[in-house]
Amino acid sequence: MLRFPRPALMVRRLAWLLGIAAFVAACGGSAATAGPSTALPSGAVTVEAKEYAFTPASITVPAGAVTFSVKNVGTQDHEFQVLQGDQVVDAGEAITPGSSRTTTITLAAGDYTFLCKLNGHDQLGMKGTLTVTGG
Ligand SMILES: [Cu+2]
Repeated sequence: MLRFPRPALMVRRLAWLLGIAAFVAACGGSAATAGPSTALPSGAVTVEAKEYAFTPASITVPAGAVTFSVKNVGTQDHEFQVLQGDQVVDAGEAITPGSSRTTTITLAAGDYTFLCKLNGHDQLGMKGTLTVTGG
């Protein structure tokens, strides 16, 4: 018989699981990238970068510290740069094919974009939207 942690913690975990489920459902079909990544704490997002798109291209997270783990699954260098309007929130850095970069950014509620500016990849579709909900 499992012993459950404090009820408040359970509620948070349940809310997180429901959030993941809704997120995966919203992605419709690209669930392969989500996989059995049970170790991810809340506030952690895994993103895949390749020519010329991010998966997922739309991310919603609660305000606070968010850890982005960006994996380059493509064949060219890519980066994960976060902007709010014209303001650079995280400049990112080149990620070589097959490697990952993890960065933690503290985000206030609002609308952000993320993109890869290397060789104008953003113009080819390497961009997405990041929505940070109030918290
Ligand atoms: Cu790129």
